[in-house]
Amino acid sequence: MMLYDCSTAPSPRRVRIFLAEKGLTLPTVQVDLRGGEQFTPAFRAMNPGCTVPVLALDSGAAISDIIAICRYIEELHPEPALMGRDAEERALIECWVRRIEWDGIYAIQEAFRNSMPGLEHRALPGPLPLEQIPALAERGRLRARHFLAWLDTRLADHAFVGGAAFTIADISAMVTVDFAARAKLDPPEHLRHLRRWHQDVSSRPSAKA
Ligand SMILES: N[C@@H](CCC(=O)N[C@@H](CS)C(=O)NCC(=O)O)C(=O)O
Repeated sequence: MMLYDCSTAPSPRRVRIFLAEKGLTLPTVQVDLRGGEQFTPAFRAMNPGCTVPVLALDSGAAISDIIAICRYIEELHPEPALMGRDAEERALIECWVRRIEWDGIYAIQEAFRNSMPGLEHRALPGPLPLEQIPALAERGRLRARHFLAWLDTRLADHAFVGGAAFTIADISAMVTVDFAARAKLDPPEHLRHLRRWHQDVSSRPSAKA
């Protein structure tokens, strides 16, 4: 097994934290995204989507989606359970993760990639060179603020995003909040439940992964 990673990118960090929570380390290759290594023929042959993370299996298959990688790891190493312990928990945690991705990560990505110098022709990850659209950056900021306020409400009466236990929903949300800070979208002071939870999850050793 080989994990294709990039230590500065938020997406593979979700997998690294997941592995750290399981107490696992995998052989890892760093992909130089700034240098365009994701577009080389060798990388494209493995993942035509030109993104990391990718988990290359000994069978020759390559899993190129964060949640699919985590699901695979969870099946091989069920403890500690990070994706739910029964059908209801698994379904609900999947709901949270999808919501965090659609309303959080994609909103922040919209804000970040449509405004950052250096990403002028890279407004979305993937093989297509896409131009930045400033109005999408503005829309992304609006959506991201709405998402952070929603997350605060959710955390007002739950220790963790999914409920009483730390799960992949917390990993996804923590990486999202840290990514938001890079896009100058830090959660405002008054979102105190979000700030309490963020301090909590950031103090776990896995957060350094
Ligand atoms: N489909 C992937 C997307 C992951 C993704 O967007 N990765 C970014 C890094 S955070 C990437 O590889 N970007 C390459 C680029 O910007 O060219 C997943 O969710 O697992």
